[in-house]
Amino acid sequence: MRVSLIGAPLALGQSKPGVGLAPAALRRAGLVEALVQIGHEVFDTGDLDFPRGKVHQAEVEIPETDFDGARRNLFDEGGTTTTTLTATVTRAKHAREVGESCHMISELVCQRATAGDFCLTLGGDHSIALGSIPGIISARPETALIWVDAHGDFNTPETSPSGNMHGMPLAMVLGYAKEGLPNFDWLLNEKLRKLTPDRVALVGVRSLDAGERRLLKDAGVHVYSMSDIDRYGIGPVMEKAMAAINGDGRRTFHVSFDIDSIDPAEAPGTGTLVKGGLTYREAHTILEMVSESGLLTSLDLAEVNPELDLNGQTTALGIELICSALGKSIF
Ligand SMILES: [Mn+2]
Repeated sequence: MRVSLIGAPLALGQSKPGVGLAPAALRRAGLVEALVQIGHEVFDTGDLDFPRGKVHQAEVEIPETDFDGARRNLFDEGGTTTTTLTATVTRAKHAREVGESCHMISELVCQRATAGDFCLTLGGDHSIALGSIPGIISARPETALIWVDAHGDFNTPETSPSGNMHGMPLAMVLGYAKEGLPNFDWLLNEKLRKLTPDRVALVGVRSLDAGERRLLKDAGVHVYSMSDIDRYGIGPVMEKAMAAINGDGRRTFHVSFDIDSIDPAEAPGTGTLVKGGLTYREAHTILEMVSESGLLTSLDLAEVNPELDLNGQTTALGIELICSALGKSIF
């Protein structure tokens, strides 16, 4: 299959330097060669040239009086949620730059998916999914989403304790965000309505902020935490997750994989380490199982930070995981 490799060196969704270097590090460590070796044709579109951050416009404050509009306001389909939030801080750092960057990702992913390619988007921090997912849904509206992460990424500018946008993308692609974030008008995409919480599975989660926990519960996303994986094993959990969001197999899968889902012992090179994560084999099993379904047509790899890595261990792991997603198996 032809794989479009989309470099998305976006780092403004969080605050630690280095995460924008991941696409280059993955290429340097042999990503393209590894994909060719397992039989794929690779079309490397290079790295997108994103706008740089400007200090004076880093934070977008939203008046708290607008707060009622926060729930699924992008495309309210009749008020299925009843969440009441009590956040006091409403902000999204670097929203202008993240919005413009994700628009660029979205257009390119849509174009490459329409051309029939497997879309491999390399972050950057996890706010890149605010581009890759709208892009893939535009091209392939019947997509179900598997989000592999230590965190929920289900904050909104209203609930976020930090204001870092890499903690918001899953909530935002599902429409849980306030209107009026600058440079996010394009996200009001009719086709994105198709992505509803019932076709989203969150796997590997073990750290949730209070506001996002409530919102996630009310939203009805299928959540498979680390405790579920401990109890039932990764195989049964993934079977259940895939059946829950795509039971009749009529949808394709997009996987948005945050490297921080994996235990810090295996993946030390990332900005928000949380202990008690996926083992090396569990991480591979997730991607092998989705790959074996024959329905995986796009993948994000986010939050690899070469500057925080130990001897390139996390970058190398990223390449191995991508290869598992693209069909490499032990036997
Ligand atoms: Mn994440």
